[in-house]
Amino acid sequence: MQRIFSGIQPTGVPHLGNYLGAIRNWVSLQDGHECLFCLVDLHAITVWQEPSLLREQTRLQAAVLIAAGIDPDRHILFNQSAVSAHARLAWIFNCISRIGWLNRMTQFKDKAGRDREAVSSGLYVYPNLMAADILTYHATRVPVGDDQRQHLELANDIAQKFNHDYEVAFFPAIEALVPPGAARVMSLRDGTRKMSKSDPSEQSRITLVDDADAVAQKLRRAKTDPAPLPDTVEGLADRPEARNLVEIYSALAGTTPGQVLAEHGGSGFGPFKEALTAIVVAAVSPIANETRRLLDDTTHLDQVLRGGAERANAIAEPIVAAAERIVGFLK
Ligand code: AQP
Repeated sequence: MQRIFSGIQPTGVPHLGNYLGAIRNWVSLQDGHECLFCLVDLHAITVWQEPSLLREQTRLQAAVLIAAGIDPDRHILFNQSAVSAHARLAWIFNCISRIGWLNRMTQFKDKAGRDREAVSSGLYVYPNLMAADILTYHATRVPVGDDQRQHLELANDIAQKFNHDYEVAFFPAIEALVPPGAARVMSLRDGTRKMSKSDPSEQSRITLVDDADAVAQKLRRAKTDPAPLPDTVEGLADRPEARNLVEIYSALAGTTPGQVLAEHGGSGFGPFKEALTAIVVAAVSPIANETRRLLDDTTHLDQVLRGGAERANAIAEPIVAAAERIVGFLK
């Protein structure tokens, strides 16, 4: 059975982008794969996190994943910092990866913004840690949103260079599993930026704990343009906000953007947003309700994560110890 590694940062409340780009796909991959679901708190602190909030968000993230259908008994759900192998392998990869490779990472450029000198060095080497997350388990498949493709290519480059430098066939090749349709959900305030937990505007995203009123209000206020919806997908060119709403609709309805426009083309955004609200609420409400219920018992959530970390560690430890021996560390 192939092993899958999936990670999500406990940096805020997960949103519809995380759901359509990642979580929903993770849920269906549980059949037929051995899965590790990791709350990547080491990645989270590459930008400042208030410590008590980080703990709270880690539990929240665990609750959302379970509420969305991740099964922590059949698979492994844990937080990254509880398995020290990630950090040990990441250090080795910091020494394998090249500065020139990291300089090409577009996510760093986006997140660092103009003041690159002032961001943490952790943010810069983030892709090396991501490679370590996956390869710590010799995972071969990684389900991610379209935004993470470049990081996975880098992880493969690191694995190959390690194998080449030390003349071993130790790390396997990794395959990105990018879900078709709405792989990249965009901000409700700006159709050219991805929906993101850390966007300062709450109105830019629908979270997986929003109630029906919040969903309706955010979609009503979602940025659009004055023209009605086009009849065909070609008409969405240069209309990023309209495209985003149509793609969210089609991803949740299990249809194509073309089919959505066959039904709603010519309509104004008012009625379309109402139809979209119904479809989003149907997907989000059950997750939001179950998340609230799970958060009532944080002792249980902490136990689930501790149990997951023990099982993750049992897989990771021999692999990373072997990598350390290959490098020449005296064990
Ligand atoms: N807008 C998105 N559309 C599709 N997929 C997305 N993902 C994130 N945003 C979108 C996918 O969700 C998974 C977990 O992401 P993450 O939390 O580890 O990091 P991120 O990509 O940096 O997500 P955010 O929301 O933008 O978080 P912040 O604001 O904290 O940086 C990944 O598989 C990602 O592809």
